[in-house]
Amino acid sequence: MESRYTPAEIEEKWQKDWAEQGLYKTSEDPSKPKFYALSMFPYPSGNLHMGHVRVYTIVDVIARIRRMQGYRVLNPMGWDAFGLPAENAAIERGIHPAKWTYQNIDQMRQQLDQLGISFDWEREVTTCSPDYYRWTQWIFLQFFQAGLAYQKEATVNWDPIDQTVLANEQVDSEGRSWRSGAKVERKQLRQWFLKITDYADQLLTDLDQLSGWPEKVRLMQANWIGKSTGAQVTFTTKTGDAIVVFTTRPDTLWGATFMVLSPEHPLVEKLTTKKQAKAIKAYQEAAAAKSDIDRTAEGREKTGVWTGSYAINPVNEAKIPIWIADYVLMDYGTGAIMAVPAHDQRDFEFARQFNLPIQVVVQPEGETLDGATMTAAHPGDGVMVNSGPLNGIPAGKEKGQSVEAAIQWLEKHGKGKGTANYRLRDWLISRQRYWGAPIPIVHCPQCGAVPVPETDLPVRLPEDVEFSGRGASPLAKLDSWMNVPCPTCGTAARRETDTMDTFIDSSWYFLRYPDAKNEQQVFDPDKINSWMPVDQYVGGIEHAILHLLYSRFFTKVLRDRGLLNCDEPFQRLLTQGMVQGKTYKNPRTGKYVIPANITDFANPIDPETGEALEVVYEKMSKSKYNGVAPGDVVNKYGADTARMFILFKAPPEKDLEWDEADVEGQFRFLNRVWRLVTEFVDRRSPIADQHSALSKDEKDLRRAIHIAIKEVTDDLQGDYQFNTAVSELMKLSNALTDASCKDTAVYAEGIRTLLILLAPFAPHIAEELWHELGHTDSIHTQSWPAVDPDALVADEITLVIQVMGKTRGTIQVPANADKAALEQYARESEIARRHIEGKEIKKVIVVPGKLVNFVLG
Ligand code: ANZ
Ligand code: ZN
Repeated sequence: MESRYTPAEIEEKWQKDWAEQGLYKTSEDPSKPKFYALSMFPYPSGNLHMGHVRVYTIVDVIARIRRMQGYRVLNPMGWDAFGLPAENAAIERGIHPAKWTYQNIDQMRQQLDQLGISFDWEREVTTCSPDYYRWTQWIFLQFFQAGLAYQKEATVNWDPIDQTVLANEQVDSEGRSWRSGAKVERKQLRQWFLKITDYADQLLTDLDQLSGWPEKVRLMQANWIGKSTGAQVTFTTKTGDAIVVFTTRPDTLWGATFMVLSPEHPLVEKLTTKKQAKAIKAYQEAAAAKSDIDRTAEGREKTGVWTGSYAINPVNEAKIPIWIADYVLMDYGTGAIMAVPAHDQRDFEFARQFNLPIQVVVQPEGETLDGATMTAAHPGDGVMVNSGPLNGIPAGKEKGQSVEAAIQWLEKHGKGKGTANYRLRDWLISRQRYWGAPIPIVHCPQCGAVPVPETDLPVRLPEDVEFSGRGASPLAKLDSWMNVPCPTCGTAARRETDTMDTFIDSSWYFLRYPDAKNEQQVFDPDKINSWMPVDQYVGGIEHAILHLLYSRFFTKVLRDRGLLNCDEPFQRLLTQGMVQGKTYKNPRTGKYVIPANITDFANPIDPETGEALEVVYEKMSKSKYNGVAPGDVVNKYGADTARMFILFKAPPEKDLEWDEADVEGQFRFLNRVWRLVTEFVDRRSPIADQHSALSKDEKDLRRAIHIAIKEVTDDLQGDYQFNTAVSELMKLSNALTDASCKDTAVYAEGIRTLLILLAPFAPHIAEELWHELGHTDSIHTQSWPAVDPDALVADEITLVIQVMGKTRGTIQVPANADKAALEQYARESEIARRHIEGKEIKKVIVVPGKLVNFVLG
């Protein structure tokens, strides 16, 4: 056979063949162990990028190996298809969001198929399709019935570009929208929330179950949930009102010299004296315009206004003034604090600003702090002073017993209680946009918020809407859609016009794949329990909080509704690194240069300024001219090479630098495999199928074969070291090339093994060559090879001979030689004799299995 490796001739052919055979249809054979492999589904932008290619390739290799290892594997794919880009396309180009979205999906599905990914397309889900969002709405109603979906008036994050509200998680640390990048504004609106805070404690403690997740992601979630332990303490006012505060330092109660309420606190109006009313009102208005991030920024000058009222400190009856200040947030703790300026820095700054008293209650060792002279708060350890019953107790959040003692005292005297507080807020899910799942609620003047009956689901999106992108949501302008009779009493009522945050769609899509076509139920309990949890999830680190936390929350709620059995949705999580492209950057101007404008790539020069350019790898992006289109790579080298390169170039969790030379390297490797196999086929003569009395050459080759099996299998077991697995394949291919026993059964075993081990990585070429070997079934249905432990045992090992620590050569010795025998072999070797003859040997160091070193006198 005189053929060249031409990917274009084989890849499409096999993709068609696999689809026709239904090769990747999910097996439901209950006798097999299950393996649920999942990649985060994409937003259908229309174009696959290298980041996608990387994730899907990683998951595909895992799925293919597990199938060969005898698992029934679920490896599905779908589309996170609701969201703003479709609506913006509608506004800009007058194309309906549905049309735009489905076109993009078709395009991306085709691009995915070109990569030879073994998805079971029969389970495809598309979140914008009514037969999917029907169940999104059904799940919302489950939350509603459980009291976990509710409406409230709230100050919300408003994105002025996208014209919608955002959840807290969707605003970054600089107060910008995760999607549009716009500086978020504050608005007072009545919105729908999901009560994720009810699950705060479980979401935190169950992180312990997730040993298969990156530590970093678990930590990010724990920080986001943000549990603080401390106490709630009740202060009273002259008016007889109770002000409850949350404090992590109840031990410092005796040092509380004033109180601060959030400007939005409900008691502010009542506590404000006539004299202070104007100043308080003005301050409240100013605070309302500021974001939480601005309000709590460190080091910012403290502002505030006294209400004119006092409270009584419950531990010592001291009369302390009540202020309002914007650094106290309404939606954390109770929205009110006791201020302990001696030990809290914000309170300290506030006290200095307004000349309020500072009382030290924790005295650090070897120092005597004085409230009048201290220059900063002392938040650290020490001994309790000026604190009545707590005096003398070691203090401090970490080491002291003071907090515990204070809580005991409060509980005993009925003035407070130990409690935990969370940073996590309820999830704001209303969006004032069209392209999302309508919230299935009807507002009735008689009955209030009434759920749409299950039999009326889905509440379909109307098609004839106008997209302007301004003002109210398009749904709120469509009277014919909005006006309906109340499902309960028949009174004229209005549909809810908000749609759901698209993160809701992705919080349960993995629960639909096990039973994707079910029209009667969200999913069959047997099917869901036979597949969940996901065994391996792969996706971007950008979802470390949002999507992963929401999905965990949904899973727990649905479990509590009796719909499924597992506590956690994703057993193992791999967050893949970025794919970076080569950029040519002017270090002075920071500008990127288009590669086509560079003449000498060895010494790249900025054509505009004549300055030398820097070569750096950065995340692929149009603006940096460093993107590589997956389609171009596939056309030039084939999908198998693209896959091999991606897997070989970097461990999956690390960033990957796209490098054409290394892509070529993988292409050459596949060419070598091609030649190796085609030459073997051409030469093939009948081979005796037995391993007894193997020659040394055959034994060595057989050992190389089984080392490869062992190493590749191990590399793919836990941490998915694809890069080293590919190296092992290369080693085996080299061993086959170098072998002189090419007409033996062992060589045939080597060729067969190389192809089977290669199949998950480069599925097309492996299939083609497998058929060249004369097989008529698919290589992808073969069993993963087992290691023959006998084959691994080496007859001989290579022993290094050193003299005075310097390597002089190597010799072959029996593998089972003991220390004394090794020394003997070394002494008698030509190499050693040349260097030691006639000299005094002071010492011989023997490292079994490795080396013998002669130390001369
Ligand atoms: C008195 C005190 C003394 C405090 C001291 C700290 C140190 P974390 O750890 O983040 O939970 N606080 C409580 N509610 C607040 C709100 N709504 N806005 C702003 N600050 C608030 O912080 C809890 C501490 O932050 C609480 O403990 C309270 O100040 C303040 F030496 O109470 B502390
Ligand atoms: Zn009604």
